[in-house]
Amino acid sequence: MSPEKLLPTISGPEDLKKLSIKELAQLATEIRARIIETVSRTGGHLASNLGVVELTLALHYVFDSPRDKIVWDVGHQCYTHKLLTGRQKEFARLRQFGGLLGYPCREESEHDVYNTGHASTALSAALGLAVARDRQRANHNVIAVVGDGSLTGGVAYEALNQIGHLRERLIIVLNYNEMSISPNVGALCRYLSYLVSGQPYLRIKEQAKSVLRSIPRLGWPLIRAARAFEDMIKKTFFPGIFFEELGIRYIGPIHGHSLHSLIEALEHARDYPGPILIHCVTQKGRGYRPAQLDPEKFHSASPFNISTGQPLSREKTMSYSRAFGEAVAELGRSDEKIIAITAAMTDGTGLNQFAEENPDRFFDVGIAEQHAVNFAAGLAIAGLKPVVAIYSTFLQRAYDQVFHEVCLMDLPVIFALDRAGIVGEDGPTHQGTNDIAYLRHLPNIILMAPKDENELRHMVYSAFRYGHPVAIRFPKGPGLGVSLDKEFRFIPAGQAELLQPGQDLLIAYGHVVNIALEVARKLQEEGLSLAVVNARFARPLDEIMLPELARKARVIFTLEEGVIEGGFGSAVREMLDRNQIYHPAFKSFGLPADVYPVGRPEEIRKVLGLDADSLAAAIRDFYQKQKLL
Ligand SMILES: Cc1ncc(C[n+]2csc(CCOP(=O)(O)OP(=O)(O)O)c2C)c(N)n1
Repeated sequence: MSPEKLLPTISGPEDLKKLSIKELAQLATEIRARIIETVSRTGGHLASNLGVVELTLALHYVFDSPRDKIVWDVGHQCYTHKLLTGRQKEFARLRQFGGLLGYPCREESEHDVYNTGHASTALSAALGLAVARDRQRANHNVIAVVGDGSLTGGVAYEALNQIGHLRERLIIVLNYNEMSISPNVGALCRYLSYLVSGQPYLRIKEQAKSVLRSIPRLGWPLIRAARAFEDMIKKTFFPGIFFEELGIRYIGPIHGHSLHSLIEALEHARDYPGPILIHCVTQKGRGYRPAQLDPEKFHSASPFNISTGQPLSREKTMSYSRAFGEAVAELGRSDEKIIAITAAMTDGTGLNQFAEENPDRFFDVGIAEQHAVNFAAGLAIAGLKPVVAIYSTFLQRAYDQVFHEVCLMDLPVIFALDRAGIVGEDGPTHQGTNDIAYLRHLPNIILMAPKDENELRHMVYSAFRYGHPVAIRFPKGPGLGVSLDKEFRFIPAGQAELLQPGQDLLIAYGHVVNIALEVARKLQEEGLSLAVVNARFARPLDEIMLPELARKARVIFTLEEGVIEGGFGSAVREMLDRNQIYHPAFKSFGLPADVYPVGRPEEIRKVLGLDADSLAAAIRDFYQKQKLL
């Protein structure tokens, strides 16, 4: 290997083309070291990125980005791509405020074709790009890179259906590593692993071919005859090879860390006149032992010590996810009807404990949010008690199922909306800021949000007793560290909590109640008196306590960590209207329906004016403008 570092000499993909395979292998080593060093400081998707280093090098070696279009599914595996496309300096500030996004970002580079963050979108987008190319009489390549986890999402099959129908020239790279975040699940995953287990067959085929080739004159006719035979064999041994039967040429399995094999397969695919899928077998976490051994933990890692793989800081208080998961596990011990469902996020949603205790009552459905909700509706109709734990941003996928399958029939399905509010380092695709607005207008649904992890437990308990659809939203990260009540307590739907009396009114929804208390404390020192209410519910609202307090107040403020348009503040305004309370001045604090910068949640809150200091200043200003100060 060359003693000189190669990575600094790569300012764009064209620089790769001059390198030998040996040099590319050296580059792979340097890239891995760079990714490990950076993610150990910034946090990020380590295991997925270590798994695609050779694949990304081969893609940029064979294809000609940005002329050729590479579309990444989910996009969490784009770090090597970023390093090869002119962003090495900026890479040091990956996922930091004002730094690089951890996902493809069109605003960052012309090499990032498609902004993503949610799964299973690459095939549809790539087909759109391929159809547009042909319409525009261009001849570049379009390549979709999709993981086996993302291939569990229904939209991927809608795309395959049309790809096989249109037969456009399109290259699909299936990055198969047997992992979603957790080990991948489902019949299709089993099918892919069955194809991989056919490797001995492929080796035998290659050996047979080289023997035949060596027979003078007769060799090639024999190979041609063998191809017809191979087709027959394939059909017999691999009945209905899924992709081929759809009209998509299948190549594989390919060793996804062999640059030679990858380059050969991609060059073949480049010249193929129709849709073609290359099945690459890669290893998540490749090249960093802790990530290889525990790819789930290193799927999305917080900053860690490189030599031990241990996180640099441990959360001192229990996370909301864990509080939720423990509550479901506890309740599940005495109620056999409780069923827990996740869409490929067992660990992230805190459901692992329930899963371990009740493997027959726990379902990981794959990255299939729509199906998860629909499936829960079926269980609820039959009298079971499903709880579907999905991040706020990903439930957007299943909006129609929540409406059509659950709310219209008033089925008692519980939605646990984790990562609700500002999520931070994962950037715009992962903010959980829209759920209040997208659920509030649906029939029959009860919307709740706890002020802390203890109240979350009582909400989970209560939700199982309402007999209606319920969505509980709670934020990413640690709770307040409050002590947890031993006994569960029932909270009647729509019952708010007055936390502090005062002349005017500040009504907050969810964990931002704690920011509201801080704001009220700051303003109290200046002589302003605000009653603080923990609304607990965005629907139904407390139509006894809130109108009563509102009638006495000169000013009403609402606070939520969600978009203002159609959000909690709008609900309060409508409630005042219903109760014919028109006189108090009114102001809602929340988030603009916008794309927020990447960074830590505290940094984003500050930029958006949702930290205690900014809120106190805005409230003071409002009083002044209303001439109440
Ligand atoms: C719609 C949606 N649901 C859930 C997720 C969370 N998520 C991010 S990556 C991932 C696993 C993806 O697995 P795969 O496509 O195989 O990629 P790998 O990480 O294995 O390379 C999941 C479930 C998401 N991004 N989008």
